[in-house]
Amino acid sequence: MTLLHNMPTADLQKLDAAHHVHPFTANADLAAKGTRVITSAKGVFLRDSDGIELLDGMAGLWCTNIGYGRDELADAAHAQMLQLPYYNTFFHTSHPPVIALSAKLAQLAPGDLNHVFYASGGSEANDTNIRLVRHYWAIKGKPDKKVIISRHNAYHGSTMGGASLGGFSAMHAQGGLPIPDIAFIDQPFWYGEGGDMSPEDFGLERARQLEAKIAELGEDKVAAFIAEPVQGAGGVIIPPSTYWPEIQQICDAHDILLIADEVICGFGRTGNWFGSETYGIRPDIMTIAKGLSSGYAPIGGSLLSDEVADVIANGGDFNHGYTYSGHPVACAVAMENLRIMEDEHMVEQVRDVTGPYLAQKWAQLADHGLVGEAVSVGMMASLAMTPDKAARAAFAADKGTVGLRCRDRSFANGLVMRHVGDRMIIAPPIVISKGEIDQLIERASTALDETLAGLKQDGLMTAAG
Ligand code: PXG
Repeated sequence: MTLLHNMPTADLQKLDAAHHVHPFTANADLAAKGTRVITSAKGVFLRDSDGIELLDGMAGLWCTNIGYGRDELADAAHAQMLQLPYYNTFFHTSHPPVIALSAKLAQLAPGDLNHVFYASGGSEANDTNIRLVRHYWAIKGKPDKKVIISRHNAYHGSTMGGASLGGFSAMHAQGGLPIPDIAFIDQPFWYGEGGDMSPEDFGLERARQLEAKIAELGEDKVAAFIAEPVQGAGGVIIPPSTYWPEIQQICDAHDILLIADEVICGFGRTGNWFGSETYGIRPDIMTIAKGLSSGYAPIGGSLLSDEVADVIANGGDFNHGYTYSGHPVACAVAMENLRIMEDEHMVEQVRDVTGPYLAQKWAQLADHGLVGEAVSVGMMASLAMTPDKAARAAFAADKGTVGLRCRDRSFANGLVMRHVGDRMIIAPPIVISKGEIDQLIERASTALDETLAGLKQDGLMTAAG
């Protein structure tokens, strides 16, 4: 069978419904409706099987940082497949691409995160982290330090470990999660949960929940705290400025490893190479994936500090690894991706030019009648829709009803903008130009206008009681 690039949409949809089970989807509903089939992409634009063009405001799934259609990455994959398409890194073997990428990541990463353990994506890398931090403390003679503290509404992946670390109750409800010895504190979501507190006070309060949780569990039981610098899938929740310094201080004071999950924030997303730099975090372990290869090849990993790597290295065999740990083709693609990002100063461009430009334009959306707040950092942004701005009120309608309507209006206007509940989020390829940002904002505003008109018409601009 060929790759069906020229099959009519209806036939593709039928075949997809017959044989393809989609992630995070009610597949029967999708089968009845028919999936949208994306056939090609260039720069920040997608094209579907009906020839409709969409501005990809989500960089795929937060990953195509350098944009679509960079031939150099295809060439790198092609060359590496010819040279050495696969070899493993288990039995005292290695290969040039994995050696090159490891050295490159050590150079790019902040602090002394000089060592890499590879996976095929972020979920696997976080599973590695669970086993690794527990093994680390066991080697250090503290086998009871096992609990990993995470946050409600965090996303850390979909494997048993990743979904356990994540704070999505809908995920925990399926498959008997979380696994033992995972604990949770609340997220630093001032707009939704801060009440009358100032963002700064609220940030401190939420950070100090970590200290309280450590005290409750006992410092001798806690291995690590894991968090995204900015919660991505949870709704682009940008923490108050007081939050991260307090978290860092608490981890330092209590001998708790700090894991920064940079799967979304890494590789330029926040205007620095890593979100940890944007927020002054000094992680012991960093989870990476997505932007590492700009999604052109599946690769992720855990960056380890000198100290963590040293303990693990001297603790005998670490009985853990994946067939595709350090896959040569994925490493070659990632290397080329990083070369392009550096040569074309993409991160600096976000920090100095396009990030501030998006911030200014996006903030203006807060003047819209439907919008309660509009915030951004680097090339990720979110806005809250509300029936009552002053009260930061939620809608009376079921959570997500309004978000879904806005998402649909957005797609209808040629923009991929996602909803998380009644919050709208974007994270376009970091190479998006100022002109394309203008287009994105224009389409988002139209989507908001049309959503508001529809809500008024249907009597849905009412606040929850
Ligand atoms: N950590 C974070 C912070 C993520 O955002 C993962 C880990 C897991 O990575 P993999 O490569 O195993 O998927 C992610 C992934 C969404 C969405 O709906 C977000 C992700 C994945 C799928 C959907 O926003 N993030």
